[in-house]
Amino acid sequence: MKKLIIAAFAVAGALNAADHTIIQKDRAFSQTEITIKPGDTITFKNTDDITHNVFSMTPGMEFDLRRQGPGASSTVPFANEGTAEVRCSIHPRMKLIVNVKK
Ligand SMILES: [Cu+2]
Repeated sequence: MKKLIIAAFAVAGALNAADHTIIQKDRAFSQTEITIKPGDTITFKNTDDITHNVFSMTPGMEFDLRRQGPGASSTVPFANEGTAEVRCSIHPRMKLIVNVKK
């Protein structure tokens, strides 16, 4: 019985995970800050006509989408709680704060 309960929780967690969309447009992110829950994902979509390189070097929340051309999109999972600073290596003024908390 105990195993069944754990399995049910695991499935519920996966079903509750949400995907959020952040657009790159006019050399900026579509919002400057977003708050999500652990296990959620963010899809970064480049709707500009130029290339971006979105990344985070925040410890425990690192990722690097590398060169992301016009029309490309990539989905990044955020498993851990914390605050990630997301930047673009090509456009230093692009900045997004991702708050991950339960
Ligand atoms: Cu950029």
